[in-house]
Amino acid sequence: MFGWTGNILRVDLTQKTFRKETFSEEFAHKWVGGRGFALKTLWDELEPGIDPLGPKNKFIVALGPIAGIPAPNTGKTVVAAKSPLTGGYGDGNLGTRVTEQLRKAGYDMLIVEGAASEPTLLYIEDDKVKFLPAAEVWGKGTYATNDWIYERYGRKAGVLNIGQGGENLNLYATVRSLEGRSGGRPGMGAVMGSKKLKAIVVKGSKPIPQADPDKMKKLGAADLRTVHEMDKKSGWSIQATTGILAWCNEVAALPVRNMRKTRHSDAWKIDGERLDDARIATYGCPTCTMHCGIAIRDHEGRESELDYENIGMLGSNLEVFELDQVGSLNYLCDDYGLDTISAGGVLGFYADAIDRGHVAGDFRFGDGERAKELLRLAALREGDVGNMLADGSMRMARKIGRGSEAYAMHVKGLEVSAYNCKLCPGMALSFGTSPIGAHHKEAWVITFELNQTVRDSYGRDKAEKVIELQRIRGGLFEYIIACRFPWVEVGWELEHYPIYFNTITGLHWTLDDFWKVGDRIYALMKFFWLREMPDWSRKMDYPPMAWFDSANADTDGPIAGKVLDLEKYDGLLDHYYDLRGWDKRGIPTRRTATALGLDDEARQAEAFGRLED
Ligand code: PTT
Ligand code: SF4
Repeated sequence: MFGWTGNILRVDLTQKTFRKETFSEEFAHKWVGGRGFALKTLWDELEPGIDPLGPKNKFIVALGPIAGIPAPNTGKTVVAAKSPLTGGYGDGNLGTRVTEQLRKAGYDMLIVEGAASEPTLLYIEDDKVKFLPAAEVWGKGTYATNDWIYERYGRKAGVLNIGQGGENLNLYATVRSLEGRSGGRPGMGAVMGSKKLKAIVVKGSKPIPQADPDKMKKLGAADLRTVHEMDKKSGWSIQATTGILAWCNEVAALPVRNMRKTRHSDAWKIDGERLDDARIATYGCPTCTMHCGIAIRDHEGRESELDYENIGMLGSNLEVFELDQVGSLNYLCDDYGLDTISAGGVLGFYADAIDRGHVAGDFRFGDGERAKELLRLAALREGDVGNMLADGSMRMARKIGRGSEAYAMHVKGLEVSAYNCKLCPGMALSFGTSPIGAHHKEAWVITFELNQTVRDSYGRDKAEKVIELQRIRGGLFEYIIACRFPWVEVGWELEHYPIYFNTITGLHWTLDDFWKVGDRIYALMKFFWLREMPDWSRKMDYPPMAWFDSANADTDGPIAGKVLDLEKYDGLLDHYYDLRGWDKRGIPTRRTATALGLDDEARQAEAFGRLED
């Protein structure tokens, strides 16, 4: 088998044991890698209903066949587990040297089981595995932990680590790597923390098995140069993702004031142009020639690397329009290892609840200084407020009550990313049907919707586009594993990916072969939900109710007075389910399962809920 190492490293933190396992060609071809490998493993190995923060959950690091090879933007890694935030399958995709190092150590997947009794650093070097004490850095932030690791193992080692957020089981704690990379929004850092796993360090020295390494080397080098040229020509990485803020403000899709408003006259103060002016450094992932991490000096003089989601959720959503303060909030999230999107959503919800008199508190929109303190409380779970904030907005709304669920901006428990969809039905569908909760990564349909369709329409074309993008973004890039930005942002055609895949595996796949893998993964993610939540209903695929609430409509701007229509959204959801071959509850039918090669999984799922023919 070429392209895959064919090996899995299984580590038990309770027993401090490890073993190397192999996987079959059939498994490789059916699930390909990354999200596919992680999901199938969690489906097969987790007992239904387990506590995501208990030792029975498994933390997975999964790579794909093109991960780590020298080709455009292949330095990404999937981290996955049952999510403590949503209760469903959870994952994230971050840039890290672990990608290349783990593949060179001879593995395509690492499965971490059990829980250590003391803070632990898991050290992997080729066939060696060590369980090392990490008490010295337990309680420290990710920057100090990274420095401590680099001093011992060098800067070339692959590193994944957590901050105080993960240690204290904040439910939206992420896994961190490199200077500003962060992934695993649905609490993957908390799963590491629950296992007392402070860090994973990987070094590898073996070649990645490839069918035609010479061809791949030449092809990869040439394509890296071409992508670099395309990026330079388009000027994308000058503002990178942060360029989106001005556009969202213009089209009235910016998160402002817990998404009560869709634009703000001060938005320009934190936009991509201001960020580029304030830039002090640029960072990126390995094997990337279009580095997109813009670092600025924060309010306290520290370096802070920002993306659009960070300025949208910690800036405009909280009405904090001083760039260096937004930088500080972002720095703290990175250091504590908290997801910036959820942190901004949670603080926005808290300020909103106080503003509406539903909870007592001293936090107001625009108060960057207090927001910093609240992030600390949330990361450390300090006091009642810290504990409440650490649980995410779905649980906060349940606790606060008084109708506050109506303005808690989450789907399935995961806070909505920085696109305010009061009048973007297609993007709302994308958030609603995202299988890990409200993440834009699955289908960023908003630019298509606003530029190429009637904005306020609910036609089948929008459901079709959401599925097309889910196949590519939530599918292909998450199991073959590469950063999607060359394709999304500079026009690097998808056709390049089967070429890389075939060159290193020796197979002859076309893009059509890939789409079926993505559909299989999406269907199994739905079975995973059914298994964890037998009372599943289509309402779980609804976006936040605030977007349907006319009392919550923006009062000025291009969409003044308009909100989404629930009945029409239901129609759009029907189109989506129909196109996917799912029933009216949003569960794949038996026939769909058979077509996707999921007969066994369908039989297992039926123990938790009836499947339609
Ligand atoms: C991703 C989510 C995003 S998506 C952003 S900004 W974005 C936020 N970044 C955070 C951060 O930074 N610090 C922090 N403490 N929390 C953060 N939470 C948020 O996390 C990221 C880039 C970006 S920047 C995006 S869109 C693309 N995402 C990709 C993806 O999901 N898959 C893929 N194959 N390629 C992608 N390329 C792009 O990668 P999650 P990263 Mg992240 C400071 O993982 O869980 O999906 O959350 O990975 O290495 O940081 O790169 O405008
Ligand atoms: Fe990483 Fe950005 Fe490069 Fe993608 S474009 S690989 S997120 S630096």
